[in-house]
Amino acid sequence: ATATDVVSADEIRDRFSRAMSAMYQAEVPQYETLLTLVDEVNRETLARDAALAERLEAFDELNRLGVERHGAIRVGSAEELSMLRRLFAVMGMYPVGYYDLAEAGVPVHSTAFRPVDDAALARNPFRLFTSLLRLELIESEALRERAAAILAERDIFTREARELIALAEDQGGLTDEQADRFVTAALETFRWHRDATVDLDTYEALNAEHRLIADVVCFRGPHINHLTPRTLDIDEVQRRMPAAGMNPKAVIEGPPRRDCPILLRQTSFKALEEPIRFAGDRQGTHTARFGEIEQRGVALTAEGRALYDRLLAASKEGTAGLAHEAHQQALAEAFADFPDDEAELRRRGLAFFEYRLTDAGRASGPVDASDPEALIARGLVVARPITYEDFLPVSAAGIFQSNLGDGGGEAYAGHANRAAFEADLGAAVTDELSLYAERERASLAAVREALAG
Ligand code: OOG
Ligand code: NI
Repeated sequence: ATATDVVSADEIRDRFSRAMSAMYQAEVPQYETLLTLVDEVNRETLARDAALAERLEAFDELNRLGVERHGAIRVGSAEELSMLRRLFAVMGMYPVGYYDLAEAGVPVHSTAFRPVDDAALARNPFRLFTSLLRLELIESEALRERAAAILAERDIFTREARELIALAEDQGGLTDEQADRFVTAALETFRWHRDATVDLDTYEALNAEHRLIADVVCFRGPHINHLTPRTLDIDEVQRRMPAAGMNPKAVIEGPPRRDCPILLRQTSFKALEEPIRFAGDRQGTHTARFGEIEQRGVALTAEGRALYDRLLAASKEGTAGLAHEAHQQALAEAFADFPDDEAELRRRGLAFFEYRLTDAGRASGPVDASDPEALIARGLVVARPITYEDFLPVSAAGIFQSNLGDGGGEAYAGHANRAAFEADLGAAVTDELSLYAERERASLAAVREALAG
């Protein structure tokens, strides 16, 4: 194949995310119901809020809204993780961010595979939150060895997937026909299996150690455990979930509802208990798969994030155990010191923005372009909040926990170990803040250059 007949990585990711969604809808009918509900609320929100609709359109976010989702998987070994890195690279998805969840009582560390450049994000921002089990955190040596031995036996990739990944690397991409075969072959890795690879006793021993360990170790592959559409009004979707037959988790994770949404708010419906056939032909059940929704806001700078983390930590005592409405109320009070005005977020350097010329800006002659706020005031430039494309470890732990049963949550003694994660991944993870900072810097430089004449 030559460079002209390969399809773009963006195109492959788009096909893959649609195929994944179709597979999950077929596997988990409640997910289809959730998509319908989110779509309905998004339409109503856009109809009610013309300014929001206009803004999303102007900022290239309206088109991606309908296809936008993230998923999550969990793997057991360095070999699996590094092969996944190569698989996702075929689709233009790269590891961004390092998340340590051991501190929150979940024995994994994680990254998100996602597109990084503007055009790729605008086309389809599909991301996968990918966790690696930290076997070293299992206390019992016998169980640790048993788990490692079981994992060593499995190959989560089909032969065709492996071949096509290698081919894509050699060729610098895949042709249209190869891309379709790749999507089908890659999808196999994430499929649900009703048959466990172990007997019920082994499952129960691993499950007793931690439910997540059983989930990773006892099956043929890392089944996709949820897919998450993006909503424009998470409070409304949460409110309507019970009537649509879904059992939402008690509270929405992340920041409170605000005029200027920041970071990420998430909620989920509880995992389903599903029948499993164990080796030796014994029946049992396993609980792993759930549905989730998210609402995304502006990415925060290091200063903004530090303020968020501080306020969230301070709110913990006052919000513990509260039901949704009271929880939101208490959270809003705890976040009173977080500016809820775009201009102030910008002036105080708390959030990232992308600067663009207006029509007046394009028509303008040379001006003093040193102060972006002055340019905005004169109508020459607009600032667009840059959407947060990543995840939040405290929220992720809350999502994990609500789907692993409400017990647990005790911190593991092991420390975050980014270096070990990167060694297992076979690559460094990109620092998410540097991506947003670079987008802001480049946009401001372009605006200044155009206006300086
Ligand atoms: C991942 C949980 C984290 C999110 O959106 O923060 C997550 C998992 O349960 O595997 O998906
Ligand atoms: Ni999620």
